Amino acid sequence: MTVVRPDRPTVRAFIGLGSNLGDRWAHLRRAVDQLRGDGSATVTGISPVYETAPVGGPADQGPYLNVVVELAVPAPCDPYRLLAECRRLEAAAGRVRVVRWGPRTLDADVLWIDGVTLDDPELTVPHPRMFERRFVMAPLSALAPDLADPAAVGRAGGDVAEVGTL
Ligand code: A4P
Ligand code: MG
Repeated sequence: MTVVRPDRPTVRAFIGLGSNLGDRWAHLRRAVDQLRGDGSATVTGISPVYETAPVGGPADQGPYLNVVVELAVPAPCDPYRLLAECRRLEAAAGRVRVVRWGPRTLDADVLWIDGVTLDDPELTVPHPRMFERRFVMAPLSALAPDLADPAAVGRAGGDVAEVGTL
């Protein structure tokens, strides 16, 4: 059970994880373990895992596994700290950047932080493409129906299928 101390205000943040190279399940599991080990934020939810058709990038890349993780972040939330954590997760998975939207061991994106909007090329929040992508909206709907209700999931595009839990 996850206990968030009531005397310590937190905000909800959602991180999207995707993998389509190597042992995809292991990359996602390790990333979630790493988030759990982070001394600051608390993991408060993990969506089901979806297998998803690649959006963009080279035509010959394999399907992704995607999952969304909910965090309770002590307020005030430093969004750049979350971005740094995403980069640490990607580095731990040995991600090498070759082409944009190309195959990767792990992509970790900051999707949403309650009350935060940021328009910086380094970090845009909410993630600028999250609402059009079913590989984000379908897993997010399990954690945050206020952000991803069935109509919003239906409006998003791409083939997705629930395949299990981490
Ligand atoms: N950046 C800006 N805003 C953010 C944010 N909210 N979260 C900057 C994370 N990073 C953000 O990202 C490029 C730069 O975006 C970073 O340096 C960061 O400072 P990247 O991860 O290096 O490159 P990328 O992922 O190839 O490009 P991009 O544009 O971030 O792509 P997306 O939107 O992350 O999409 N299809 C399926 N089925 N499943 C997937 O998970 N993922 C992508 C990547 C494409 N197609 C996919 C999936
Ligand atoms: Mg990315």
